[in-house]
Amino acid sequence: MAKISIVMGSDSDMPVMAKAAAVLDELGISYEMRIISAHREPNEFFEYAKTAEARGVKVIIAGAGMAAHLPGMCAALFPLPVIGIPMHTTSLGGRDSLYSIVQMPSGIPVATVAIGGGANAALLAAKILAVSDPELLERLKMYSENMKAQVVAKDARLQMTGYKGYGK
Ligand code: RP5
Repeated sequence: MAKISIVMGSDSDMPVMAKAAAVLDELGISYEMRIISAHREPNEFFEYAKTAEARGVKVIIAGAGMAAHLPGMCAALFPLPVIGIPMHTTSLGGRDSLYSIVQMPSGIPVATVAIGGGANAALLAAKILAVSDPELLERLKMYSENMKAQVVAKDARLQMTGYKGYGK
C-alpha cells in the first residue's frame, strides 16, 4: 500500500515531480503517482483527494504551477500532511505558483518547499513518516551521511587539483 501520494496538475510538472519520486525510490518508500487537475477535472480531483486517507496514504506531495490550487485543495479535503511544490513559470518565474501554494488561510496548512523543490518535498515527507518508523529514520541518517561524504570528497579533490584543475 502506498504511504505517499505524488500528484501533479499536468504532465508538464513531471521533471520536478520525478525528482521527488527518485528520492522516495532511493529511500525504499512506496508511493502512488498521479496526474490530476483540480481545475480541468474537479470531480475526479475531489474523488482522488477524498479517498486518499482510506487508500492508506499518510502524506500527499502535490505540485502545480500558475494559479496553483491543487495542493491547497488537497489540504482542504485530506486530513493528513500536504506538501506543496510550486512550479517555475515563464510568465512570473514561479512566484505565481509559490504565492498560490504558500498563502493558505489559517486552519488549512500546506508545507511549501522551494520553487521546483521536488527532492526536498520527498525528504520532508520521508521525515514525517520517520517519526513512527525507526528503520526509515536510519535510512534518512545514511542519506545525510552520504551527502556529507560527497561534499568532503569534492573538497579533497579541490585541495588536490586547485580551482583551475577542478573541472566538473
Ligand atoms: C497547472 O497548470 C499545472 O500544474 C501546470 O504547472 C500548469 C500548466 O499546465 P499545462 O498547460 O502545461 O498542462 O495546473
